[in-house]
Amino acid sequence: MIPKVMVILGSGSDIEIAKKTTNMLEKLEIPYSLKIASAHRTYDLVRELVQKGTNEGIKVFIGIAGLAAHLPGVIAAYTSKPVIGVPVSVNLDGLDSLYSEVQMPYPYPIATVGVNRGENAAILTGQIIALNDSKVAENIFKLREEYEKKVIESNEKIIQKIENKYINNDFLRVKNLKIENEPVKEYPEFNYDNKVSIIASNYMDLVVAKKTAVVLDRLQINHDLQIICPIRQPKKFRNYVLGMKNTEIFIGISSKSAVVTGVLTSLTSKPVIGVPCKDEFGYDSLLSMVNMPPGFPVGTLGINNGRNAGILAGQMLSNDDSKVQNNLEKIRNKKINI
Ligand code: C2R
Repeated sequence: MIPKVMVILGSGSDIEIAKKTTNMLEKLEIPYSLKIASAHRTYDLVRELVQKGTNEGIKVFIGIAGLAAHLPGVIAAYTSKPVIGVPVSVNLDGLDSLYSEVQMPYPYPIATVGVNRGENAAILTGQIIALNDSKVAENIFKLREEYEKKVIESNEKIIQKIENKYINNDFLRVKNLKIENEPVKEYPEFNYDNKVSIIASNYMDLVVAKKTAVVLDRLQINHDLQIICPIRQPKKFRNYVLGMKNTEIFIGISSKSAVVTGVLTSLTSKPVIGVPCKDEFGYDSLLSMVNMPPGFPVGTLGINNGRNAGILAGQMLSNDDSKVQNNLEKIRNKKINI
């Protein structure tokens, strides 16, 4: 079995978080290799593993580290494959490692998942691999059904057992609830053929979203850019996402509460990339974007770093597209300037 994924831990002390990743990769039936190497303590070992891994066909790298978590950044320096970062909580509730991983400069994105969310790194990896692997796509689909079933069952196992005086849980009882699947409405202004869909949740975020679009353009990837707010226009948002059947990657761009990426993950099993934007603070959208519950990852990038979203989408698609791969190399070598 040739590994498709390389998981690197900064230290043996990260093993409990790494087990969440490896257990999920096992479940999704994705072959992987697991190494311990530190960018601080064994820089050349990281370089060697990443360069050789890339040459031997690794499609996704996962870096797991706590404290000043520079490991995923050094991985990104030596490969143009997608790099996923898992911040580990050692001190400061993991915020130190989260910021170290997420705030990468252009054009070196780290798709960062929530603190200690090893399983989400594996699921995001699965979603990337699934773009060219129908068996993994099927396993992702089954996994999402499991998470859904768990919610429905909780109503029976937990909520139904509460015997308060004023509660009436037989009202719209969830056990046999048939979810009505509203048909998807088509809108004439949407182009349904694009590979990447960028959704900004309001006009303020458009400056950042346009940077993503420029990078995708230079990478020669067909894309679509819409401003749709999942709170103010929930029906349009749902129709858009469900209608985009040919879209391989969704990019959500948002300030304040990152409802846009949260709802995206529930409507699609394709990879979701998030760019938090700063209007007042920036930390609010970053934390609300990255800290997704198990099962529903958002590969989060640095605040206002729209260009890195274009690069990351290109990296995810490049496993199957040599033209995009060449354009990515040109950007890294500054033969294309954006
Ligand atoms: P030790 O328990 O070995 O002292 O490590 C590790 O990932 C771990 O969470 C403590 C923490 O230091 C982190 N570490 C890094 C790097 N190397 C080790 N962040 C790195 O290269 O970024």
